[in-house]
This record gives sequence, structure tokens and C-alpha cells, in this order.
Amino acid sequence: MDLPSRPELFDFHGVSMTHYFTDNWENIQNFQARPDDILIATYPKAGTTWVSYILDLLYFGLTSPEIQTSIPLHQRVPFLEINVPSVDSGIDLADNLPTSPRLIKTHFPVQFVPNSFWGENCKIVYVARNAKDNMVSYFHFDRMNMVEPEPGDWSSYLHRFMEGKVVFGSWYDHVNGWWKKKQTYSKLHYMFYEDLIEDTGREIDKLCCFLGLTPSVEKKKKITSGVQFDNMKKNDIVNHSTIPFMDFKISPFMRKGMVGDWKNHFTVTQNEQFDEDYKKKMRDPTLQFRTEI
Ligand code: PPS
Repeated sequence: MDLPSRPELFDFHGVSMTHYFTDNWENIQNFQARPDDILIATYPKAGTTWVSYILDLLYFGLTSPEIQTSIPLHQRVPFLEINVPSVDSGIDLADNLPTSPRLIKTHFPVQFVPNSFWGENCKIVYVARNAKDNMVSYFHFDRMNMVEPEPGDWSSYLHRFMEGKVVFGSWYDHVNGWWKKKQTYSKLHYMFYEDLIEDTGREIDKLCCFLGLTPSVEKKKKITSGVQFDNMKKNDIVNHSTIPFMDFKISPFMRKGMVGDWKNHFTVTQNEQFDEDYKKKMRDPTLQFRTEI
């Protein structure tokens, strides 16, 4: 199979994007959401797969265990805007999903979300991760994922990340844009990767409360254990090992799964520059991230 080539970044309605996520723009914008669809929205590398698997198990874990062990998660929770040769497009997968509800993933900044999700008043789960760990994870992902632009070296990557010159644009705009949306759209549950690490069970409880689910204690225990990093890492159905354009020899998808790995990457000077810039961009005191727990 011919592997897709690394794309160039370009400005798309004010957001850095690649053609793999914009080629299908018209179809994506015209996507017809259903009232019970659940959208999982994140900046890339914030914990999308983790929360997707939690929701997948909450809704379908007991009813269709055979599917849980045969169809990869990325096909059961389609990535709405992806359109890469030789794999099913997100739109096609979503349109053909037999499940109810449909769980759908997006990395779009809030202003790119197709109108029908708002019109149908769909539930949305947004996951955010602190900028430093998010960037480290994204850097390693861009090294191993052949449909991402070449990341270059760490130092140049760090500066491009700060300028929003990575796919799906500025982390700062993304997390703030969705946070602002939460103030006016009540069906949005905004959660943090660091909270999930700190207490997965507590965050699953909050999710269930938002979704109106009441799993048994037994089921909740099983899910909490199944979604721990080590279990997901060895689970081929969720660890992305079947995706042809990812090179796990360069870096695994389930890489470290921790808070604070940024300390192994940032120099003291880089950290100071980053913090200085962060203060200027993150002016809303109600949105706070933890870079260690
Ligand atoms: S993607 O490509 O945008 O969908 O990636 P995404 O799933 O959002 O993020 C991948 C990072 O999430 C980590 N991850 C987890 N951490 C802790 N526990 C669990 N269960 C878990 N599942 C996924 C994954 O390891 C990536 O982070 P890094 O820091 O690179 O390890």
C-alpha cells in the first residue's frame, strides 16, 4: 500500500490546517448530526482516545463485547474531518455507524464544528490537557505519523507550537474557544486530562452524571480498570497499532500517558520563554491548567 505523503501546513479560515482535514470541508460542514450523537472534541493529543474508549465502554461495553474485541476504536468512534487516502473517511464512517448513540471525534476549534451539532443540541465532551505536556505529545506524534507535517527539531517545534503553526492551529485559541462556548452551551462537559490521571473513577462519575448514565458499581470498576494506560497500551483495538501511516518504531501512540513529561523536554530557558508567552495568551483566570499533580 502506498503511504500518504507528509502534507504542508496552510492557513484555513485563520487556523493552520493540512489538506487531509479540509479536502472534505463541504461534506463535513453539511454533516447531519442526530440529537443523540455525542461529539468528543479535543485539541490533538489531549486524551481523545482515552475518553473515546471510556464512552465506548459506558455505552456499548456490555451489550456488544464481541465488537469491542474485533473492530478498532478509531472505526467505532470516527474522526469526523479526516480524509486520508487508503482509509475510510471520517464522514463515511460516521454516516454508516450502526450504533445509537453515535460517538464522533473531532479536533476542530469550536468555530469549525458543523452547525447541525448545535442545531440538534448534541451533547459534547471536550477534553483539554496542559499546554506543555500536550505539545510534547504532539511533537512525538508528528514524528511518527506520516500524515502530519514534518515536526523538525524540538526547539523549532516549540516555537511553532507557541505561534499556533501546527495542525488545528493554536492550542491557546482552541482551549479558550471551547471554554467560552461552555458559558452559553449547556450540553458541553469540559474535562481535563490531569483530572483523569488524578482520579479516573471520579471523572467517570462526572461524565456519567453529564450523560445521564447510571452504570453499576461492578461495571464502573471494570471500565476504570480497562482504561488504565497500561491496559490500553497493550490493547490493539484501542492503541492505534492497526493504522498504516503511523510508525511505532519511531514512537508509540500510547507513549507515556503522564503529567509532567514536559520536564524531560524543556530547557530552563525554553520554559521561561514559554511561561512568559503563556501569561500573555491565557488571560482568563477561570481557565486553569495543572502542569504537575
Ligand atoms: S489523538 O491522536 O489526538 O487522538 O491523541 P489523543 O488520544 O488525544 O492523545 C494521546 C495521548 O493520550 C495518552 N493516553 C493516555 N494517558 C493516560 N491514560 C490513558 N489511558 C491514556 N490513553 C491515551 C497517550 O499516551 C498520549 O499521550 P503521551 O503523552 O504522548 O503518552
